[in-house]
Amino acid sequence: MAHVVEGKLSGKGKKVAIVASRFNDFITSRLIEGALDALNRHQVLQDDITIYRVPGSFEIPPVVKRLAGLGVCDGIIGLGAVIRGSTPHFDYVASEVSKGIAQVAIDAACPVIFGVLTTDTIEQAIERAGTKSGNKGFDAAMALLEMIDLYAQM
Ligand code: INI
Repeated sequence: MAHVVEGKLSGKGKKVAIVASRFNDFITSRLIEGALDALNRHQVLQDDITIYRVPGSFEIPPVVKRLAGLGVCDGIIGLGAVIRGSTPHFDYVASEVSKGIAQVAIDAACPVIFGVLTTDTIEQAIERAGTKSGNKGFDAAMALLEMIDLYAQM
């Protein structure tokens, strides 16, 4: 019989950092609410959660990298909303934040979760921020809890 290693969803005693952008705050504040809901439902104490606000999604990776290096938490979630506008800025920001978080996640000792929405329209972002397609912040927090436990088992 093969050994299967899988993370469990327990947040007891875990310290979590959330790095969330203020750009498109009407979306990102919903993502933060979703993440807090998932963490609270899985026994992470309010006092063990720290939310770092940054101007835009572009600023998420450097802050996540710094936090990971400081070793002050068991896991980190990056939350943002990059919505395609009429300028090419979208492509630069979406590409840099996704590449940046992926790189930090590979290098970090603790798990790092990508909770950044990249959508064509505001409607698509709203759908993923607590309406008909769920809440990406909630999903990101669930993924984090699973990964924290998986790392602990390795
Ligand atoms: N930041 C976002 O988080 N979402 C966006 O949709 C966005 N767009 O499209 O411009 C955005 N831009 C700001 C960027 O993240 C930086 O904060 C800014 O360039 C300063 O470095």
